[in-house]
Parts: sequence; structure tokens; C-alpha cells
Amino acid sequence: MKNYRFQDIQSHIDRYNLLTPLDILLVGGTGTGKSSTLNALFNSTVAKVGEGVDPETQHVSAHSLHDYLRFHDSAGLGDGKENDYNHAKNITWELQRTCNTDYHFMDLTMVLLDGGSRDLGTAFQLLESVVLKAIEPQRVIVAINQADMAMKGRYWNTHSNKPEPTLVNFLEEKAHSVQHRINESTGLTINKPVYYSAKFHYNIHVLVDHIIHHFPTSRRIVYNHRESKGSDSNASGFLNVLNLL
Ligand SMILES: Nc1nc2c(ncn2[C@@H]2O[C@H](COP(=O)(O)OP(=O)(O)O)[C@@H](O)[C@H]2O)c(=O)[nH]1
Ligand SMILES: [Mg+2]
Repeated sequence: MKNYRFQDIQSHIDRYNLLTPLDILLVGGTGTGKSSTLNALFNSTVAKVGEGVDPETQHVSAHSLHDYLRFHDSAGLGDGKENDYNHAKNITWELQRTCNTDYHFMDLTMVLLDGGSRDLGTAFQLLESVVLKAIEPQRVIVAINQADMAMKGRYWNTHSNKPEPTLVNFLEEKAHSVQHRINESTGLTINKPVYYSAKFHYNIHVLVDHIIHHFPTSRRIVYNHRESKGSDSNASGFLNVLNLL
């Protein structure tokens, strides 16, 4: 995918005079497939699959697709209360960090949902209480990974590595319901999420189209007057909602 729509990416960034590269923070629970998604986008093994990111060091690793696009693999959530607290704090910090006094470092954030999971409650809380507190909704991309597992593996065609029509309908429905639920809980209208399978390289180009569709038309300016509750407060708010504190 390295060369996919490269000209479009380059000309968009040049046209709007954005800072290069465009930085995208990947966010999502442990096991949603952040690392696998990076590997699918890069078409090579750039991130270790099946390993969480060390919460002690709050390590975020950067991966440049090319000169214009860079992804950051954040620590996932779901490894217990203390780690979740650190992760939420870390995400807030990453989203609020600046690259100089004028602009934020992260241009966009991509929240990954596990299409195979029934319970997306934690992911929605993360979106609502952490992500959307730190970055504008237009800069939030939502995508559903593990499309192959949405119906527990049924209706996934293992020969073509594509969903059968029954699964396509189910996934469409799921994407609609995610969009609806985010609107219900936050009042914000996001674009309908795309669904893909990082493992089977299904719809990866659709994922990239979705990312490009969200490209901003201005740099992300740091407003000094902006009321900042700080990362600690956001993180504990998140855990309060989850009844974890
Ligand atoms: N079936 C299926 N499994 C996936 C997919 N993406 C990731 N996985 C698996 O989910 C597990 C966690 O993936 P990983 O990329 O490490 O998730 P991360 O913790 O968010 O970085 C691994 O066993 C992956 O092989 C997918 O699209 N379909
Ligand atoms: Mg990972």
C-alpha cells in the first residue's frame, strides 16, 4: 500500500500547506489489531503482532509510510485498571502534544474497533471520554478491524478472503450502528466507519481511502486560551465512567 494514492496524498498536503509528514495516532484496545493494521498498510512486518505496548515506558512507536504519512502505534487498553489509566493518560498526552508552540503534533487519530467483539462499550467510552476531549471530531477516524470475525468466522470466504453477502450485510449494519451509537453518546456525527481485515488484507485500500477522506485542510493550531483539563483529569474521568476507580 506504500504507493497507493501517493500523488493524492502529496498534492493534498502541498495544496493546504500542511506540515509533513501527516501524523496519525492509532488508538484501540489491546488485541483490536493496531499492529496488524500497520503491517497490512506497510505490506511488511513493521510491528509485532500479539504483544501489548509496555505501559511502564508508555512507548509509542512511529512508522513512516513515506515522507507524507506517519503512523503512531499507541499502547492499547484492556490490560487492567492501572494500565488502562496510564494508557488513557498517554493517549491524551499524545493528542495534546505540540511539535512547536503553534501546532499540535498529531494531525489525526484513528480509533480501531474489534469487529469480532460484541462489547464495544469500552471503545465508545474511550472515544467519548478521552479521544474526543483532546481532538476535534473531524480529525477522528473510526474503523472496524477483524471483519472476518464479525459473525464468529461464519460467511467469511476463505478462498477469496472476502465476506459472503450475509456477512457484508452484517458488517454494513454494524458500521451503521457504530455511527449511530457515537452520535447518541456524544452528539457528534462521524463518517460511517469502514470495515476491513488486517489479517486477510481485505479492504485495506478502502481503509486508506477512508483515511485520505479525513485529511485536514488546515494545520492543527494550538489555542492557548483553550480550556485544558489536563491528561490526569481526562484519564480518571474515563475510568470513572468505566467504574474502575
Ligand atoms: N481474525 C483476525 N485476527 C486479527 C485481525 N487483526 C489482528 N488479528 C489478531 O488479533 C491479535 C492481536 O493483534 P495485534 O495486531 O497484535 O493487536 P494490537 O494489540 O491492537 O496491536 C493477533 O493474534 C492478530 O493475529 C483480523 O483482521 N482478523
Ligand atoms: Mg500492538
